[in-house]
Amino acid sequence: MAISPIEKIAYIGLGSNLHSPAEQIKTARHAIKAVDGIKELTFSALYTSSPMGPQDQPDYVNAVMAISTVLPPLTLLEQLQTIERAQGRIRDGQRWCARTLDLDILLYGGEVIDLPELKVPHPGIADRPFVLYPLLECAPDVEIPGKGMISGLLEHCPSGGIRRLAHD
Ligand code: ROI
Repeated sequence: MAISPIEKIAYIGLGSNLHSPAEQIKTARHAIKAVDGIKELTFSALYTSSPMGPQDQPDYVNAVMAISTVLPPLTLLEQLQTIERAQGRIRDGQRWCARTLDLDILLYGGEVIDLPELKVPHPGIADRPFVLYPLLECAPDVEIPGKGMISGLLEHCPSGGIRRLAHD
């Protein structure tokens, strides 16, 4: 009998602030679901917020997707980067600039990953209301390895004027 690969639960952060951000997020959701080896578990509402970092860029739309996956973390990352590129993401080395699509692995099966190309949990997770609020919807009891329960992180993270948009 073939040994079935182990499925892990992972959480993907989605963000966009260019070229119809809400549409970019919805397109990305469908592209992620279509990847072999990924199943969608839950998808949060969309949230909008002003940019963290440089203010001379449009507001962002963010969401979080919970998935079950047999893909190892770096394979998952490659798949997400392929989707970012397909939606016009240009990585020119500039940090914190406007983008059509940003897909981050926030959490992966309770693991801590510290590789040059991938850090999990996402290093900014505790300071980012636009990650914590949609993540809370998908996983109200989740523990962030090394940082504690999501409820505790939210107590120390100002909401920054984030707004929840209607769920469809
Ligand atoms: N700010 C908000 N509100 N949402 C994001 O997804 C986001 N992503 C980023 C930076 C530039 C840090 N600011 C952001 O990468």
